[in-house]
Amino acid sequence: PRENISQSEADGQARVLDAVVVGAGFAGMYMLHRLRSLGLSVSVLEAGGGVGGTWYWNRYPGARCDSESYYYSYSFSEELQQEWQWTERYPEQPEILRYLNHVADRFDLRRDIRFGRRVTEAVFDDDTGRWQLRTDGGERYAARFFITAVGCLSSANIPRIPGLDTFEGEWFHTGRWPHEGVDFTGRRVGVVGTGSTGIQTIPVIAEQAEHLTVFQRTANYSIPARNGPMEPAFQREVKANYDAIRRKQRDSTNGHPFDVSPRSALSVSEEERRAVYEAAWKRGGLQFRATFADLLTSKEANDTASEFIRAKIRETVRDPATAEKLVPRDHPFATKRPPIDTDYFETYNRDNVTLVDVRESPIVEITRDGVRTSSASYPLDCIVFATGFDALTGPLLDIDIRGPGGRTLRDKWSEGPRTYLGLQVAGFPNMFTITGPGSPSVLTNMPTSIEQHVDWIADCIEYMRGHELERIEATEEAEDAWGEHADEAVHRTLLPMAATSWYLGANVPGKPRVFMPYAGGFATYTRKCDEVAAAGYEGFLRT
Ligand code: N01
Repeated sequence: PRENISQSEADGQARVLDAVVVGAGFAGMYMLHRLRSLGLSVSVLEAGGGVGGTWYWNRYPGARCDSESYYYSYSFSEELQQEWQWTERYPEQPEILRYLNHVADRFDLRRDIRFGRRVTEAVFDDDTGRWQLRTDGGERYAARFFITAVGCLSSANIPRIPGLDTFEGEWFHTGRWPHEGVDFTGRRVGVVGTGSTGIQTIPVIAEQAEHLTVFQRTANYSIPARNGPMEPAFQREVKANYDAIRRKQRDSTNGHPFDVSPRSALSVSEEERRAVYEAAWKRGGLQFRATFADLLTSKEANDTASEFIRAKIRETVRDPATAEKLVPRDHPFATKRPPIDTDYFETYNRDNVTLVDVRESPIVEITRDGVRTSSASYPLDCIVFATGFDALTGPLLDIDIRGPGGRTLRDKWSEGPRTYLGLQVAGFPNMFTITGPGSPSVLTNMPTSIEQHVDWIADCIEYMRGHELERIEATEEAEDAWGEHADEAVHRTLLPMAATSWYLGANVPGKPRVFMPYAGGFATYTRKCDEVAAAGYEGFLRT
């Protein structure tokens, strides 16, 4: 949907602005708000027909947030956080989209957002010192600052399975879900993928479909979400304590306001440990990871949590052969992004659900009427690909980005992404990447990371104006040092043990295996960013 074609767009001229932001999700919207308050002229270019980013595109059945609603939200406006009422512990996709639309209206953002414009090219013009952007509709924009707010999980990963084009049924990717919804009633449905998305959607589709076949490549751990209504008393308590909650988020490793136990899982008796895990299982949610301090740093400690969850899967799933297929063995708990669920494992007790282990019997092809694995054929009316995303680098490399002298980002990142703080890339001046590779991003509660990045970028631009600087660019040395530090940080954890993780790019055939997010913790990261700024933007060339 394209609307509001401006005069400069209509006559093919580049529209000249101070800044162009790409993407109108959580990140792009707040970036616009901040830059506007500095008095800059800004356009946000958004491929979708509305605001919301992730929450605009991911409309699959069961889509909801794994962070709790009261803190998966903006903190920049006290009025906003006081007036908005969340209805559930984990907000459903339509509710988050309503929230983001409310924010767009409340802060009058829409007048600077241009929808239906997918940016295909961003080229730095040496003569003017401006970034020249082009959209798929041929519109042109020019700006001193080029800021990407394209999300980390927005480039759909659709597996290249032979025969998909011959399939006579309907197929969907969860991240490109039809706005009008899909009615699975009376239909034989196949879901490929058992990551967070598959685990959310499988129980909901199973209730509607005549039959559901789940094609699982890697068995996953999952913790019950224990979703429920937002109780008014809890809502009141949160609102009265928002300052403390937000402080706790900012001082944390993952941007959640959780108390992480300081104890080692190995420092307590087996009985006590079991009681701690039982209580966390009962409470539900990602907080399970906070039960002990060393679940992500000690394999022995982690084994106790992994084994507890494996036992829960075996207890829940009645058919022992199915249960064994669902038990994860190839990676420690939480080394891949841990999903949370509502009746995920219980769903395999339904008569209309079949689990197919495609590591044992790989998918060979898609035929006119279904999926064929190396050992059987599964006739289907619909296939749902819950197969994830070309994470972090995908959305940036989908744009043809060229720095001074024509150097492309695709070339620079051919062996994996390199950035300084995940915020800038050496060789690409005045380009800022919100939640870029090398920042904590997907290892954290995203709005927390997004606000920190946006504030840092806005402060940097303000500093440049105050010091009459035109150009800021990370140095190669700073970038190398950051890469080394990030590498050391991740190797202090168990995260590299998950060989099939999208954090490593392992889900996309041919993608370089580089651990992409910064694993040193959100609070450590923020401190480092603040120090860099306080030292006059150390590690950046400024002219
Ligand atoms: O994607 P995934 P996702 N044949 O990559 C399988 C966030 N999120 O959309 O593990 C067969 O995790 C793949 O198998 P394997 C969250 O950060 C947040 O589920 O690669 N199977 C895996 O099982 C999350 O981590 C919320 O071996 C194939 C699955 O597909 C991230 O998004 C909700 C395959 C993909 O899992 C991505 O989650 C949902 C193939 N060719 C998601 N290719 C919130 O609530 C891939 N798979 C905020």
